[in-house]
Amino acid sequence: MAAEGWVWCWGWGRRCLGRPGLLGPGPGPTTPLFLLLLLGSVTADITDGNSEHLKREHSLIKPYQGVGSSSMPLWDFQGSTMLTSQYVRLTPDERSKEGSIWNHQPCFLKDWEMHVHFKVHGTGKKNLHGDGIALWYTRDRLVPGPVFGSKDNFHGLAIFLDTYPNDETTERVFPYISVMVNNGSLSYDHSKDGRWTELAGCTADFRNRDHDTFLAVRYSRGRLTVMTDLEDKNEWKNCIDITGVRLPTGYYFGASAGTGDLSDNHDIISMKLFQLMVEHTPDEESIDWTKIEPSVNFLKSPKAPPFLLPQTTWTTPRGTSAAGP
Ligand SMILES: *[C@@H]1O[C@H](CO)[C@@H](O)[C@H](O)[C@H]1NC(C)=O
Ligand SMILES: [Ca+2]
Repeated sequence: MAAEGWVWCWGWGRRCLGRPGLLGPGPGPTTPLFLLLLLGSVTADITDGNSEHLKREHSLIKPYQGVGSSSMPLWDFQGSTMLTSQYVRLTPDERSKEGSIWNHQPCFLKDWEMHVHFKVHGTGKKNLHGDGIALWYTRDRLVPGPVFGSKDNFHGLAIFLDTYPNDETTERVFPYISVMVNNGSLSYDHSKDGRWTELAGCTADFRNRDHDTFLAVRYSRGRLTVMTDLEDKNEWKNCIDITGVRLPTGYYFGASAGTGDLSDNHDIISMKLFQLMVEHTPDEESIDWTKIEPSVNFLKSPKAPPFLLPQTTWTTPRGTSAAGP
């Protein structure tokens, strides 16, 4: 149990691992030794000494070579999505646009972490911009629709980066990040900013920042965590942390965005998918994970006691690793 907590915190401290200048997903040769020292007898949790691995087939990284090319596409795009050498623009700062980008291959990892480098910016003043970005892990892909440019009644997971409060009576402060899990039966109520189907959320000031903005989603053993790095301090801040989330394997990662009467540029700079090396019980291994119905069980108690929950902020000096000695 303690081990899980340590791995968890340690993993979150490693956003810098994806930074330019660092080779590969690991912070360097000190990692295995450090892990052994830190985790002692609990290395059973870690199958190969690295807790995370970048999966290129599920990642969108500059230069965007495998995007939209007919021969071997890693990602497909749709709608207003436009590719440049520096970013993937889901929508321009123009009205009534919608665009999306979708990973070509379904993901069969049971435990994963997605790091998204994104930018939402435009000329609209406060509350005169919209609508935001949705990040997806869903059964269906490339189907346009009313939910931030993608289909409603989806199967799977959505993370909404909502910049415009459609519900004028809301007490929530926007921009607002929320998560929704759907088995196809639920509809996203745009006029209420998804209030009725929201599992958890947080206010996050990510629009028109003049530095890089990041979001991370971790899914492992039913626990779903969303963290943000928006303050240019190279540290993760907790946004969402819930347990009892069941998602199948074999779904697709994607991102979409939409504009209406109000608009913004919605850009994705990178999406990096890391495999988390987590051991599962023989019982868990024996079931067919592709058959799992997306669901949330709120009654399930958290796996880790409160003192093992990730720290609210986890600081690493820029360009170095938290795991370094
Ligand atoms: C789908 O979700 C709804 C609402 O959460 C639930 O009532 C229903 O039983 C679920 N259906 C399946 C097939 O799991
Ligand atoms: Ca909204």
